[in-house]
Amino acid sequence: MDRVTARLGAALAGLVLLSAPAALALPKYRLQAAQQLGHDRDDPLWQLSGRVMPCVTCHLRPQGGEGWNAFGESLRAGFRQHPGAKFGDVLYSVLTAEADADGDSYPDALEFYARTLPGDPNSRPQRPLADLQAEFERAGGLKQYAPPKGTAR
Ligand SMILES: [Ca+2]
Repeated sequence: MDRVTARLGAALAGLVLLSAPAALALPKYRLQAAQQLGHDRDDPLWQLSGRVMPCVTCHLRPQGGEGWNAFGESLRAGFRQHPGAKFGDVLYSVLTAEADADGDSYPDALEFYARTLPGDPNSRPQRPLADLQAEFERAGGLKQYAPPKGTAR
């Protein structure tokens, strides 16, 4: 092996190593939503657990991909209404509409606050709505879910 080939081999090995974190990274929207809604705060290894902001937050299947639940469809409608909008802004606009996508009587934002699934009526907070709403307001209400300025995409 001549020196050029050896260098090329080393460069390729470096590229493979560099691309490994990308392969392990969470999908972009999942990552952004978890951070914007503060679900990343309690567990420094949250990206590895699979339990924080699971794919079924928006998708029908546990592995994500085509097929969205009622909340995922709300986001998709938001993107259709605001073509080219940033994900963080669309997410915030859907939450500030105070809708209840899955019809389980808990608004989507409150479900995120309670860490239940806003697109699955079988996943709902165990506390009375009024109690949860009051705690949510004390914690900062909808404003705590506003997208970070200048960074969300
Ligand atoms: Ca629900």
